[in-house]
Amino acid sequence: GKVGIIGVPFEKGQHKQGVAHGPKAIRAAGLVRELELLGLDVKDYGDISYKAKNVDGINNMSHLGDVAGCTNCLSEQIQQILKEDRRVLTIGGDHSVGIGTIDGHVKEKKNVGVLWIDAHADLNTNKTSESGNVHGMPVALLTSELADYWPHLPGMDWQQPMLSIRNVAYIGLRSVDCYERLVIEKFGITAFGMEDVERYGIHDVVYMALNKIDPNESKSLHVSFDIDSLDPLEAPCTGTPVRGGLSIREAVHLMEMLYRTKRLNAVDLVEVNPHIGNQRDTQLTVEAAIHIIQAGFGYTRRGLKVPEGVTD
Ligand code: DIR
Ligand code: MN
Ligand code: MN
Ligand code: MN
Repeated sequence: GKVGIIGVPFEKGQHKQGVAHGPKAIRAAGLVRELELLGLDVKDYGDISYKAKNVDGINNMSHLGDVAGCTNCLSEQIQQILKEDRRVLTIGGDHSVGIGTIDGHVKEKKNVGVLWIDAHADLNTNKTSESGNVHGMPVALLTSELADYWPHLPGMDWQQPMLSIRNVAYIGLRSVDCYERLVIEKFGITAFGMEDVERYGIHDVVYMALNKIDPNESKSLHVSFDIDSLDPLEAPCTGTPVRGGLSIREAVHLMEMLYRTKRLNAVDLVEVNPHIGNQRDTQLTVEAAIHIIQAGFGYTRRGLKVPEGVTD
């Protein structure tokens, strides 16, 4: 298997400094080496560079010109990596980077199913958001059913929403704003909150989520993993922690299941902020991120198979 890594040291989708250092911290923990140990051909494309677009006059969307410039470049980079026949791993950065990764994935593969693993729904528009932070808006920007709820956004013309909300499933929700809840109910969005994980267990939740968004097992799958979906006791370094989240075991189980579909072509790992908390907090969070990524690219807790040609 072939994998491409792209780092996105972008933090202007929210207001806490430090999340731009996520890619550096995760690479320093041995990301490339760990993936190579899985027998993968790994190419690190480095960090994205972008030019901000000249945008102003949009109400309640902080730094839209930067978000637009960065996600446009990122979308093109993702398409390029997928064209080179590599699965793609994107390291954030805040969750606004999901606009670029999912746009690029949909442009390249057309038929895409998205698992949005998050404590939050990231489904606000500029009219419903209480923060004005674009990292709380990507799902609403990406999905065609929600296009009518947006004003014209200068700088975002390259991004025509082509993904149906029926192809998105949430897992891990526990901090949903009231208008987000309204939208989830109005469109019947597939959403498994923490109470569903408690009721059914993670295995059945993932099974049901895949069954909903991809009943024919034909879609190219994309996991957009916000590290704040994990319990803050296991991943404390993130900008908007919410108590009572997924355990590392549940997250690894989820990623192992997705890997086994053989259709997991893109993973985003976002919102790791190494500047929050102490050194031990950073180590815990970065190690959690590495475990989740490894599981998504084929590490299994049963042990790996002996490489071909090495058996006697
Ligand atoms: C909140 C928080 N719903 C907002 N969102 C976060 O700002 O729209 N997403 N933290 O990850
Ligand atoms: Mn600011
Ligand atoms: Mn998020
Ligand atoms: Mn979140």
